[in-house]
Amino acid sequence: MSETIAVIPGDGIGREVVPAAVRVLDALDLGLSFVMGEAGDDTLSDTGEALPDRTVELVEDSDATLFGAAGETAADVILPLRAAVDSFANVRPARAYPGVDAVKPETDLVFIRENTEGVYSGIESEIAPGITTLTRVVTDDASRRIARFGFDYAVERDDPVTVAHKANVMRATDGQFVESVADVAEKRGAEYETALMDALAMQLIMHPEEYGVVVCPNLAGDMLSDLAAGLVGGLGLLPSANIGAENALFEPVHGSAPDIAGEGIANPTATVLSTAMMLEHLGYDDAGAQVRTAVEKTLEQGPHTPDLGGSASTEDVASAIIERL
Ligand code: GGG
Repeated sequence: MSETIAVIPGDGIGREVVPAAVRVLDALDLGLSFVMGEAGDDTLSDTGEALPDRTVELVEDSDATLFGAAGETAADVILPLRAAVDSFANVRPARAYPGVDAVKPETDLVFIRENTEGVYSGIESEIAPGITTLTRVVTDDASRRIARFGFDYAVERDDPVTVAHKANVMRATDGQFVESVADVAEKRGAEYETALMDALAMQLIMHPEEYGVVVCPNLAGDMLSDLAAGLVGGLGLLPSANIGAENALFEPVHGSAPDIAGEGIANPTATVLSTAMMLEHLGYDDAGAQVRTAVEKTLEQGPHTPDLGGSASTEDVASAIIERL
């Protein structure tokens, strides 16, 4: 039976890069069916809800979801969508490619970001005029779960593991994170190092080649992966997977990029690479590898969108990838 993929372009350039990536998926002729869902700023204006129940049901009932980007309504769209697939791990690979000018061509990192809690728990309030608070939630269960996932992932890649934290300041929350990770590591005899996340940001810029898998609390994973995008040629290159036990959602790391939205020049690479992650997750390993190879050839030989110094359109790049499948 063919898989059903929920497709939610979202806002801004999501509406350009997602259709381009669906064209690539279609060209593989795997018999996948696509069901379209609405979410985001325009959906809020049109329907009064940024994420209608129908879209959430679509995601829950599909075998996987391809999402584009969220704009102003990000907190009401991405976080509930990631929750709809029960995703606990956000996997964000950041690597340099031949043919793309990279600040650090030796970069080959994977951020394993805790996806359910931290400062993205959504517990924020204004307790008095001009005084706002945010509750940072870190639990033993979620910390152990992301540690197990990160250690397993590192074994597959044969990579060292670095655990980012700030337990010297956030003693209770990151103290818990570090303690839970340490216990998981001890039980399975896994080797790893810990790093204060601010110092790690500098080290990643100076010596990315010394790192492999970086296990992070939620916000640190969001920020450090964007930092790594800067090392390899920009956010147009970073795909991601939100993995749950039974379902998963795939999306480019970038947001809606309102500055270039509507111009047809957004780089579709991150979204197409997200579909490669999706195909591999669904068991289509050969098709996933085919997409990666076609993307790599296109990055090496062109055409390139303006973010990579070229003048090609989103559609030109998608067509070049399809020709190389
Ligand atoms: N496609 C990812 C996206 O829309 N990113 C914008 C954003 O606000 N991201 C926050 C996050 O990834 O948690």
